[in-house]
Amino acid sequence: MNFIRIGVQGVSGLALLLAAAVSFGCSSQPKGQLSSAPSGSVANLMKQRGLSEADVSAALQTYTPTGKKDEYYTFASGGHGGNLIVIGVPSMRILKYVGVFTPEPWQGYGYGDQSNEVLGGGKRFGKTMTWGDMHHPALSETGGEYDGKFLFVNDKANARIAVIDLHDFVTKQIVTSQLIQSDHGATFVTPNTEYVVESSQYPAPLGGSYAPIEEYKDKYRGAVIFWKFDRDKGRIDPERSFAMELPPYMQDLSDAGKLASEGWVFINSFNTEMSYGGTLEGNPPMESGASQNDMDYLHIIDLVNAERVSKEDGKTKTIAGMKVIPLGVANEEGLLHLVGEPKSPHGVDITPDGKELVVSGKLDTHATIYSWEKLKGLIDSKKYEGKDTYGVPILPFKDSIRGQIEIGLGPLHTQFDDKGNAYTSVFIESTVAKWSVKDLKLIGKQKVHYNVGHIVAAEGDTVSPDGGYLIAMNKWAIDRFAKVGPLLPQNFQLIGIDNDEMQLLYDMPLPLGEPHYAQMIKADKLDPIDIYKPAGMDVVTDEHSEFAVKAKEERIERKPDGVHVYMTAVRSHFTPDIIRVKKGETVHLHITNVEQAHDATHGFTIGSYNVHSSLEPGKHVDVTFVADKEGTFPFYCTEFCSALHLEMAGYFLVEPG
Ligand code: CUK
Ligand code: CUA
Repeated sequence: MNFIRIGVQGVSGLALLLAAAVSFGCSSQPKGQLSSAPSGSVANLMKQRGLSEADVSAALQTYTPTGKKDEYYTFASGGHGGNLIVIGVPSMRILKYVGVFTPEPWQGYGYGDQSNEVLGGGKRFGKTMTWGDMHHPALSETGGEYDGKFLFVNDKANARIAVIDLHDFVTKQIVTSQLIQSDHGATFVTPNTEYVVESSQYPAPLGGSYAPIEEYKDKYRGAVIFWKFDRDKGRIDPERSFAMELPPYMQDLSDAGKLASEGWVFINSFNTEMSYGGTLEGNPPMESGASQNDMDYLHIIDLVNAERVSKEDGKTKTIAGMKVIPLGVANEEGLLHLVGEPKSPHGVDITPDGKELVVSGKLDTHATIYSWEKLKGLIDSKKYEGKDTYGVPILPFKDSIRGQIEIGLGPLHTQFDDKGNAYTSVFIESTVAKWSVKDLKLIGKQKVHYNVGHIVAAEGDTVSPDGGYLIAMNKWAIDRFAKVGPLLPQNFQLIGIDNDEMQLLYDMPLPLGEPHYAQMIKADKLDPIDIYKPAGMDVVTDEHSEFAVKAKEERIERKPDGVHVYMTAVRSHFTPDIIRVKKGETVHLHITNVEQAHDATHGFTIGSYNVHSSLEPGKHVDVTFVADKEGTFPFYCTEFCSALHLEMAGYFLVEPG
């Protein structure tokens, strides 16, 4: 199945080869001098670098020679960096950072009209957010399989959702709703990407108004938003999106049902105690207040019927521009059910066949396996053990599970392979536990370094996981890398999971924010473009720009709204190369890279004006700004594009007004 990895036999074969090399006299080589025999070289290198056989086996499974490409792409959230990180597997080479929630200068993202409009889509209370707390990327799916077309991701801090088009790896859209004030159960897609799920984490009055915290139980609420994805347009359609009000528990991770459970959505929660802190006011802190009950609630949502109800007259309210199904209506229509889940649950992960749900409790040592058939039976027969404060029916826990498996201290997230095994990250213990889904038996554990959060296996949350590779996304690195001061990178550890015993293959520091989740997709499912064709493409609308500039049609025009500069970039000059304006004039730059050669990217900057663009071949950008400082400002190309790159420059002259 995989030509790069070598199995157990491969390793012992290698050992024999190396042993033979050593006995052929390599050891008699003077220290530091390599034999000309290749086998001898390896043995000597091992000796010099103090590498074990396991190390060499790991190296051979990850080393990717120049020009060879990776088998998988991993799309990792960039955490506080607010950008998406694209990593090749098994090499663990970083291939790209994609600007998403944060301005990203290399791509000119957030420094021009097009990308500013994208970031502007995520304005909260009129303010553009310039950072994000990215958690969960979700690749678009067809029939429960990643299809390699789009990627969605959330910003927990500002309740934003972004759409990235994988045909060019560019963020096309950011949406947000002031209905909720944070999110965490996002983003998760339905098996055919009809909806992108976003659920709130910290309850607040819906719509974002003020209410005294003492009125928490009455006025504070959670909500889940179902953002409708329009695949033809490649954009979320807010008009066709809707939400459902939820009790003020802290909703956590979610997952969309698939196959057997398609059409249903599952959301964990903690703090069903509805504790809200106030330590200086004599209340318990949230961390203990929220951990009193033995059980929290898993939310089970009937999305198919919720969608129907959302379209019926009088069944919804509009809050902050979002159509919302109130809790009362959800109860009347039987759209929402709860079932107990052990203490402070975190991850909920549906098995590849869609028949079971794995829930792990942070303060529990077990993973709990719910049977969808049993849950559905209880829902259909209305077998409740009671209702919560808000009238939401609660299904009996004991009748809804198939069993539990003892995993270890602090189980969090679960992924699957192609052989019926599950892998669960164990945070406190710093291990990845492998277990059999069929007989709920622990198979083995792999130590990781340290405090693993999410794990991601190759296509490990789809209807047909690949096996092969798993990455442990460790929160702490401690002693793994050369010291870099008190703020340490995260440690991604690549683990081989093809054999019975897991094998640690590679440590990769990830020094830009705290990635939470990632998804790993077979590389051949993606087919990104090399250049924008024809030249003059607006990469946010994906249409030819009305301001596109052709060679020989460069010009400067004065219009009532300011000075329009129609400019082309080509190795190795900008045309025009002198721009004269008067102080106070508004400047509209329209720049097209007219090149159609692979990788012929130019950059454009005007010093002291905070203007920067990336001009990939065929790309068009517009930049609007006021020439509010008089002076002489060189502009130049910021990508080393040719031997005469330094000469690709000009002057922006601002005469006193
Ligand atoms: S969370 Cu970070 S380790 Cu946001 Cu998915 Cu679990
Ligand atoms: Cu164009 Cu450097």
